[in-house]
Amino acid sequence: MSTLLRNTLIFAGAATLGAGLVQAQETPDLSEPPAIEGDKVGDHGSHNFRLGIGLAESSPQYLSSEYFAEILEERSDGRLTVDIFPNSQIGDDVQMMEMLQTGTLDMTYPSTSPATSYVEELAVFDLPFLFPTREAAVEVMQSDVAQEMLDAFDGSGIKALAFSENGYRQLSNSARPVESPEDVAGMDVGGLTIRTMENPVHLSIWETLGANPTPMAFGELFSAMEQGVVDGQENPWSTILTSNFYEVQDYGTETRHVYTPFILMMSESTWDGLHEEYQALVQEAARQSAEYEIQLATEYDDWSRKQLEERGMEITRLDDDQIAAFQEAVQPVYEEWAPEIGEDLIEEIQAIVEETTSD
Ligand code: TK8
Repeated sequence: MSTLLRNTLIFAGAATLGAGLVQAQETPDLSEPPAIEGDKVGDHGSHNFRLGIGLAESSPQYLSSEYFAEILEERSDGRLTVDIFPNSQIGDDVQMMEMLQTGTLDMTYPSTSPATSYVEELAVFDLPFLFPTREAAVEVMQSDVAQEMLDAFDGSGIKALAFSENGYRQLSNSARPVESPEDVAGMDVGGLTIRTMENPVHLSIWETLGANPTPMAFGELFSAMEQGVVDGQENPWSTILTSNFYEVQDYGTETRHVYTPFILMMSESTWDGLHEEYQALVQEAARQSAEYEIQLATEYDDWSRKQLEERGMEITRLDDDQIAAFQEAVQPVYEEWAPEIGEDLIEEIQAIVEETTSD
């Protein structure tokens, strides 16, 4: 049975059980995944991996995970299979990383931000306005210094396989249009309550902007917005669309304030139980599916913003001066966090950015 069919049955089964899954959305005209190449690996036994992710079946994260599964299945003659569990069904990023450590889950795909508790250098990706272009962000994610961050997970119970794109984060809220930091702070009506990922730099960004930041697991976010526990949140347009946030958020602002990567991860106990030929295949499939995910995320980004506007969200696109006002307002975050994260690391990353953008 193909991965696609199996995962469809799983989704259909869960949906009939009323698991409250987000209904699949139609998608933009997406590139097909690259043809699966490479030799088949030898017979070293069969393994079924359970992969828990936070986003919906229509997200680039899920679609690229299906491609990851197809590569494994094809090149192992069906001996390596992957069951994908979307919509934070199994847990949120923090919980699923802990489940990798205890060996109760084989794989997960968190954002880098909640993973800074394992590898603190990842917090460099949380610095606001670090990447002026997607190309610069991708260059950094595929650099040696990024590979060193993946390697730094070794021994934590987590094997970090590859970076991909969660994407440029955009502000949404249900209270008012936001065009400036002053609109976030709400000079006379009080700052917006903004859900943030469980990450101290993100807390600092929104405190510095005069908001009331509330760290919260992604899986709790929709109901928190629906009940008015928080006014808003920040995520890429594709997440705001595929997780149906537009149903409870009236306003969007194209802040692009942080570019967040994902990390595809495997439990070290699962990894250590694989023959080295299987390990090499898992690593290669992770890299190939991560590259495809970046392609999908790119194709989803602008299309999602337009879909959100069609669904009634009032989206403010900021001009250069308005972006500059946000960049200036969050400058204290660099002063506060650069010593923690490491000036040398930041300079190394900024040098790669410089190289990429000066071409
Ligand atoms: C999904 C999360 C999500 C992230 C967040 O598991 O928590 O807001 O941006 O994509 O990783």
